[in-house]
Amino acid sequence: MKVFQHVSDIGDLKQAIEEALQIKADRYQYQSLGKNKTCMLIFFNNSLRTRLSTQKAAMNLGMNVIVLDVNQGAWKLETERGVIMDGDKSEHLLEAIPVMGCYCDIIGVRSFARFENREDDYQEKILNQFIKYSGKPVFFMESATVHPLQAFADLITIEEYKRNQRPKVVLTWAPHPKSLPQAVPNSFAQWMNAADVNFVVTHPEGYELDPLFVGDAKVEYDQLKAFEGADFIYAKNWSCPGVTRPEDYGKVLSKDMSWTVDTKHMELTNNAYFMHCLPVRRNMIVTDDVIESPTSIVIPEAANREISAQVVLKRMLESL
Ligand code: AN0
Ligand code: CP
Repeated sequence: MKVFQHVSDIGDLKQAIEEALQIKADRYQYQSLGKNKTCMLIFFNNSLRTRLSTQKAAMNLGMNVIVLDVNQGAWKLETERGVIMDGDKSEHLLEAIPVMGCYCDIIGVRSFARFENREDDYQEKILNQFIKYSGKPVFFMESATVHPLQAFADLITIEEYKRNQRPKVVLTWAPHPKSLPQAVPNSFAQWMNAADVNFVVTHPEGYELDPLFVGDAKVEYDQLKAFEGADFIYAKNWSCPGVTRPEDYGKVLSKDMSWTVDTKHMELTNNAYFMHCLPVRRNMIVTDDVIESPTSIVIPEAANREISAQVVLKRMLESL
């Protein structure tokens, strides 16, 4: 595997899940695979889970790990070609990327949507430069439009907890004070569409996800109706994807607190499990009661981030 961005990059999903469960049963069985190989993790944005779980996954495979927080100690980077660099940016991404590539065998990059320009974000301008100029396999640790390590971990979690063959999985928008990216819901939708689940998305009008990811998944604008009979509730806020009104891209269109997932919402479900990628704002996205309830699986979900990262790194090591 040379790039990990979309669900298609992982190939057969059933096989990938089997591999994940097999790794989870004995996560140190491939310790010689990564000997003298270096995994570099580049963060343009904050992280708790991705940073820790990916390092752990690399160490399980016997790899060395280098982590760089670009905004803490590295030179300020220019990303646009053709700019006269007389401002505060000392180095261009076009040199920085191949230099980073010299010191490692595999690169992971986190670079969120900037919300300046929808096209730049949806064309993945930053990550595509890493693919083009690093000379190394690149995995996405949440880019402008996708968060595949999260979606893969979510799928593994659903496989582990499902109580029927084809569970009803509901992705619900929930309120948040700030503009958040669409990467998590985009990838979740893409992976759920590829998996054997009954997938429903619910959000207020104006929050329609890009068809590139949501495909022809069922969209139900009535949140309470969507929750009926659900086996898994996956909550997440996202800002306006700008599909119907490009001028609203990245905006907060609603802070409607009636969308907060509370006990009343959960009572409509088939005793559903509650999921969220974390970090989560309590009593905005979900109430204390729901996230602390026995059917909340946010912690096992986060634990599976180590496993999804390990499958991806293992496959990249195997193709070096
Ligand atoms: C990010 C987001 O919503 O994409 C990261 C989630 C994994 N969340 C925040 O910035 C709070
Ligand atoms: N879920 C997730 O990616 O968390 P972090 O932003 O803490 O890495």
